[in-house]
Amino acid sequence: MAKRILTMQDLSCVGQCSLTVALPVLSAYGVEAAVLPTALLSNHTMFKTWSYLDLTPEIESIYGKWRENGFLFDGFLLGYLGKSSLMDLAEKCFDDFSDEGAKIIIDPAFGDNGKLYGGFDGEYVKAMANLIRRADVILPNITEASYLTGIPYRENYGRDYVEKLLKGLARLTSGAVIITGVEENGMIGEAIYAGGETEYVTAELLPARLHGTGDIFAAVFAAGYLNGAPLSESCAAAGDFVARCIKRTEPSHFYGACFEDVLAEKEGGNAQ
Ligand code: PXL
Repeated sequence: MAKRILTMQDLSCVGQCSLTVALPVLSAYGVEAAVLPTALLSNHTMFKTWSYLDLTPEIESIYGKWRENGFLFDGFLLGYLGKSSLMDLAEKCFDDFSDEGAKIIIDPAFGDNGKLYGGFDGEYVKAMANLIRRADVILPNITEASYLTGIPYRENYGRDYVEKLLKGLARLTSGAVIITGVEENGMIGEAIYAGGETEYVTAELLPARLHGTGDIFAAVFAAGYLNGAPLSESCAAAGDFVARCIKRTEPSHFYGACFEDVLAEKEGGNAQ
């Protein structure tokens, strides 16, 4: 039986990110994807303007019907939530809808390049720092790791800085800590801290930086991890997938990385 994952993030009508990425990727990797859309946006917030409909008021009714139907999930993938009040609802979701051994994967998804995304503030960061204590795996980038730990952001860094961030995050969660987008000597990859051990996964650093690649990474990672692959293998598969998407996308493309061809080329059914 396919694993059933609930992904909780926004639905942006235009611009590949969040649910428009998670759904096709999870399905292609053989994971049954259920969704909890937290907000409906006209487009992602890297465009010059956007509309935002908060779907929080509907969530309690959705939970009510899920309880009546007896739904349970094997895993949860959280990305861009948009509002700190959603953190309590996320915890309620873990409490009420976890099947035995369900895994919680949280991509904090609130910033990049040393800055918060539009609409986020310190209160959101604090609420996320509290929510990640529930995670089995967290996937912050360097910016998010810096905000979550309060360790000042650095554009240029070495492994000593990354390890400081890893240890700082490990004080906030007993789950595995994976810092994404770690650059070193012309390579990019992930720093993994789990069970007291640190491990690095690296791949070629490509010149383009595209919107939504973190969401693609998280979806491929989640599929691999839920299907039983080790953390490092799930990271390597996700990093390789993202690199292939970037190679297919014009550097100036603003809509997110083009993952469709890469998905179509994917061999086999399940990620492992
Ligand atoms: O990729 C993260 C993300 C998700 N959802 C929305 C966003 C962003 C990043 O800016 O704007 C709506």
